[in-house]
Amino acid sequence: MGNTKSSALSKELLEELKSNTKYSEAELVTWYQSFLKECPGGKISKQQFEGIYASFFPNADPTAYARHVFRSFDTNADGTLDFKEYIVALHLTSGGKTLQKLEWAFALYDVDGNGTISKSEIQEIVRSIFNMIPEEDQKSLPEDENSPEKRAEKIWTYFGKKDNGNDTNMFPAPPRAATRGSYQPHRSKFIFGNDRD
Ligand SMILES: [Ca+2]
Ligand SMILES: [Ca+2]
Repeated sequence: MGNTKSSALSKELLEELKSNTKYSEAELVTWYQSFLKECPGGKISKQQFEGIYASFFPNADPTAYARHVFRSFDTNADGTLDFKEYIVALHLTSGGKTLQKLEWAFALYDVDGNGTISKSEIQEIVRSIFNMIPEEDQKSLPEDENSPEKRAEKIWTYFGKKDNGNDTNMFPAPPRAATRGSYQPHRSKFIFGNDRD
């Protein structure tokens, strides 16, 4: 913990982030400084991340969702978010390209990272989202989506996967962006796709 990290952003990383996001050099440098101020170790831990979510949703339980979001951004799966992962997260959640967002959403729902999304994975994410909605507000949701099960069912049906009584129906990963610098989850199956799909 005690070692002082260089406060300079490496040129290599700066170039990479500049060409892959909409952010300018000045913005990136400023954010890097405040990132280091908040996280002197240069990394955000899962606990810190959950803490940030908890402060935004004081009347609900965002822990499960925060964990899923954290996993989807932790592209090298080392259990922390470094500056690069943090900036990619910021970029994706505040106006990245549609395909990049789609890829991120896919990574979020692909809980076990096997390259496909199952119905139970949709249910798990929807449940974690419901945990963030105060009970009072849940009551005002439309009748056909006022429970995690109903909402998950709706999403599943939307993607044309009628329930056939088992959990083997899965939809495959979206096509990868051909453009340089697209969001690339670390999971190799996701990156290379499934042959049978
Ligand atoms: Ca990481
Ligand atoms: Ca999966």
